[in-house]
Amino acid sequence: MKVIHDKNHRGYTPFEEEVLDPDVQSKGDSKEGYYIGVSVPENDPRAKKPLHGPNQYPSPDVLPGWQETMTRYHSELVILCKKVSRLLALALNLEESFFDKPGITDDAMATLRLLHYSEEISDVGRGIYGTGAHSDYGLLTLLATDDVPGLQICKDKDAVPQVWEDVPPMKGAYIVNLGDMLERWSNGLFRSTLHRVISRGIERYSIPFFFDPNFDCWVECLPTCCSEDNPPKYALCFRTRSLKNCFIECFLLEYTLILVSRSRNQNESLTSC
Ligand SMILES: O=C(O)CCC(=O)C(=O)O
Ligand SMILES: [Fe+2]
Repeated sequence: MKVIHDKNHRGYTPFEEEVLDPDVQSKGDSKEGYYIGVSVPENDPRAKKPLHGPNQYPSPDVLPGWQETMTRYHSELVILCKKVSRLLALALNLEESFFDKPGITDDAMATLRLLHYSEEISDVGRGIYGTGAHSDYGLLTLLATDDVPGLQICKDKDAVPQVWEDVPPMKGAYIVNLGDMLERWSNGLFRSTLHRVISRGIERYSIPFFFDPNFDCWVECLPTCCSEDNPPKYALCFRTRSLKNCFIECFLLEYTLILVSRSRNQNESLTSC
């Protein structure tokens, strides 16, 4: 297939390729998808960074107008996410524009993902999931879904056993999921949303939009979220997607040295990152 996803994770991802909760899943997620990121031309210096590059699109003969529609939707969602990030900043007692500042989301890793779930019925006992349990990695995600149920959240990630609640689809509304980077920035005040999809045997479509900080944004505890009695809980960490999946390799190879030296300065260890 011509548009199979490339090294920058743009393009088509087949059924069962992604395994978001490998500890419990017996096979990959029963979904296929299509990733569309920020379009970075090959000759742009940013294209040298991991996960940056041009998008892939099917030929306009096959899907006329699709690229234009997706590009417009992507741009509109960047604007909307910036608005939501201003509310988050105010809620954290920061100046409204905190997340808009250069180096934070002015070159956001913003990714649209078009998802299609098969009719395969999820079976938790057998490790079969539409999407395995996970939290998104970045700042926030706006999720649009069709009217087929399936999404569940767990409000208390640390509870044993975990309690899962259905998130009913709501026409015309986005579901807002907070990401791991916001949890770290806010010193755990805002928890990232643990969620999964349990498929009920009906095809389902959803469109998450992941709004993640710049690739080289340092994420460290916000001054308004720590004090002498509440010191930073997490080591300084470098940007987004992610410290827990395949991107870790390119990510750490390039930046381990910087991270180690900065972690040492903070007298913190890499292991908690
Ligand atoms: O399909 C959904 O409702 C959720 C998808 C999701 O959580 C993800 O792609 O990160
Ligand atoms: Fe997610």
